[in-house]
Amino acid sequence: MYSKAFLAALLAPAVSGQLNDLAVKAGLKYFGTALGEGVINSDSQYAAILNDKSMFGQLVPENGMKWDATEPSRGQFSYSSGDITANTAKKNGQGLRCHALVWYSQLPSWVSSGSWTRESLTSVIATHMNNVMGHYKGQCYAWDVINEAINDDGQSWRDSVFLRTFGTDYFPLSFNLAKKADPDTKLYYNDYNLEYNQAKTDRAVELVKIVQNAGAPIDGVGFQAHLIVGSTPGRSQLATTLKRFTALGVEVAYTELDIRHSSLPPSSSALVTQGNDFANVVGSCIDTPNCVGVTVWGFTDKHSWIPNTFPGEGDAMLYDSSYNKKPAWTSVSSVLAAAATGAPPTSSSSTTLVTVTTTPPVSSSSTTTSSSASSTPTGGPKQSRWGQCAGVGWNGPFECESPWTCQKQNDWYSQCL
Ligand code: 9MR
Repeated sequence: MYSKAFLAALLAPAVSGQLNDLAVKAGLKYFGTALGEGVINSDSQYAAILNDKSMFGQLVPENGMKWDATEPSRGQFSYSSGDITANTAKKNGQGLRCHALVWYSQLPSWVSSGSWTRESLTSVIATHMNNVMGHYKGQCYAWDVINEAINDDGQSWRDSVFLRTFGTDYFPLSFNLAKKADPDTKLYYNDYNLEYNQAKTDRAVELVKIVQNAGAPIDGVGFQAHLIVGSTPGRSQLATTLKRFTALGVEVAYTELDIRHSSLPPSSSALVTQGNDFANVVGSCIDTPNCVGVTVWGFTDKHSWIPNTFPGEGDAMLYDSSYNKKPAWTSVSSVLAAAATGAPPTSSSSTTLVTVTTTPPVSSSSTTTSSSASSTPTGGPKQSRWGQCAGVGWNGPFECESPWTCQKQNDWYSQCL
């Protein structure tokens, strides 16, 4: 005789266990990744993971849509690099984030060293946007309209040809021009180190208000989240910071997430800490209404911008350089799965059944299930913090590493906490 819970599980919609599928079930719009234009056609393992929509539901070009790639000389537009990501996303049915328009970096010298009046630089920005946003019209969920306009100390605006020509008027001006070029995409301000809720975050709030007070459209703020293992704020602190922006009426997203080790190789405990940090970031998005999604800035330690910029640091990704899933992958999938399966499904709208193994669901009356209290195998490999440890369809491991215990979220999902 099967229990009611067991029969309900048979009819439950499947949770594939891949990151984008879980994220969507958890209420986010996507879990995405940057696409390295130099890698996709030369590394088949990389391509196989990136092309899997259940893993990554949205792509962003790492470099291909930046100004130096799209308009290297005035009026000469090139989309060969940007199209790699746009066409890959289209082929796979994935979404597209578009990055980046007005940015001091990767800006060709004809712009950065030109001598401009307000009028002539306005025309240059408008022409750039009309062409580039026009080329990708209808494909971009969002565009990063302005990128990294705040100095690292948060005390002042970052120097650029745009600031020198317009002062802060280039903030509303850029958003207004972007709206004209593509009225249907979301328009974002995007920056790093906003996660710490310090002076730079205050400045970003100020920037959003400057744009809004000028009557210009701004839809979102991107938190790049280039973070450091062990120095990443906790889940509720991160959510508090995100909510400072959603309170202004804009959506938020993590747009370039990676969490690097400051010394290599990482110890096994540093890998667990990295997993906790990733879980906190993703969890904070789940906890914030209007946090729409998470994008990682690459997914394998084999290919990353970090070692070039921070020599001796790195291993910031979800997969190691041999494409093994790291504890960080497990913790992200666990946090998403906990949210995705938080409420037992009430209907059998999907025709796919969960895979049922001989492992019974943990008792529905208990809230905390230790492995010794369940009829699950013991003595095998142990699950790390955040990892799944029981539930219908789960094949193990069933025991948690000390000091974590296997805590039931629902019949389909228990987690080492
Ligand atoms: O990952 C990008 C790397 O390949 C480029 O060399 C670098 C040049 O600026 O830009 C990197 O991406 C950056 C992104 O566009 C904006 N935020 C910071 C990212 C990491 O530097």
